[in-house]
Amino acid sequence: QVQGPQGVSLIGAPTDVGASCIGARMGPSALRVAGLAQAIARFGLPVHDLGDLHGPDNPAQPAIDGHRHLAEVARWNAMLHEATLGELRRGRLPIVLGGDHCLAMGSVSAVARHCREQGKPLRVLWLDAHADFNTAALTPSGNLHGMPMACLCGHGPEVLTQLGGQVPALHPGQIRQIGIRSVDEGEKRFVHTLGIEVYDMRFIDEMGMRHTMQQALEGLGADTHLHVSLDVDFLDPDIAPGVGTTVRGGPNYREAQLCMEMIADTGRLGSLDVVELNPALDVRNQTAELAVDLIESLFGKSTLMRRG
Ligand code: HAR
Ligand code: MN
Ligand code: MN
Ligand code: MN
Repeated sequence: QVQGPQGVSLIGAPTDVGASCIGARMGPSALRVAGLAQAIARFGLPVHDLGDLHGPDNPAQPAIDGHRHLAEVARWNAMLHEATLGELRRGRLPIVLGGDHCLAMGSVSAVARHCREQGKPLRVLWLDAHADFNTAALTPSGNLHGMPMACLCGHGPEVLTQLGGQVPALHPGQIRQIGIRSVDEGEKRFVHTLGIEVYDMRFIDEMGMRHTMQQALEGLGADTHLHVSLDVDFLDPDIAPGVGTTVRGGPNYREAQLCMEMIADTGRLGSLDVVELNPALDVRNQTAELAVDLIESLFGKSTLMRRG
């Protein structure tokens, strides 16, 4: 179970400026309605819901020089960076309620800065159907939710790569990508060139989730900060229909639970993004409820049951 943090802080970032499909702006509300704060509080951790950040509307404009809504994405992420960093410095575990996945630029850059300040190693687990390693030159869409990994690794417009003060915010060796099954052609080559550790669905099919997570979590230090960036489209659309960019063939319910349980067992969880939930596409809030269920496992639900 989670060790260390003084408590948990929920930070709502209701925006879909980084996506083509609108609706993720309603994600924070859906997660609150599904009882996220109450679920975490049951573990005895004090939960503080900071409410929602207020940023620019989605202007629904076409891409300019390979980026859609660059100014708006930069604004949201600058705000989220400050909010996330503030909570980390208070010794709290921030959970970002997205919002689309462009928000990881703000949250992960803050986590990287905090770890740098504290001299702590950082590992980022990127749970996603997509690699999110596009650049302006590679993107088929211009959507910035397809680019946060590239920007965090220093490849992108300065206003996004510089959010954390130091460029790059992350090094490829700090990243493990899990559940990947939809990567664009140029993006594929880029991920390979950078040498990113990717556990794609083929790997999970062949090796199983247990072996996958053992590898992804290998070599953690006693004080390593684990950041989990959970893009809800990681999950199979049969169990998680409430996302804008579903891709068939994701982890099923038990595989997803095991993934979370094995992360919980490390006791190193330090921060979390829950992104890409789109309540407009959901059925009776089931995807938000599933996300809350998985987050309970991430905080050690099964461990508590096993150890009484
Ligand atoms: N790779 C595609 C693009 O860049 C689709 C990206 C979709 N991204 C997310 N986040 N849903 O993972 O446009
Ligand atoms: Mn800390
Ligand atoms: Mn993503
Ligand atoms: Mn995705």
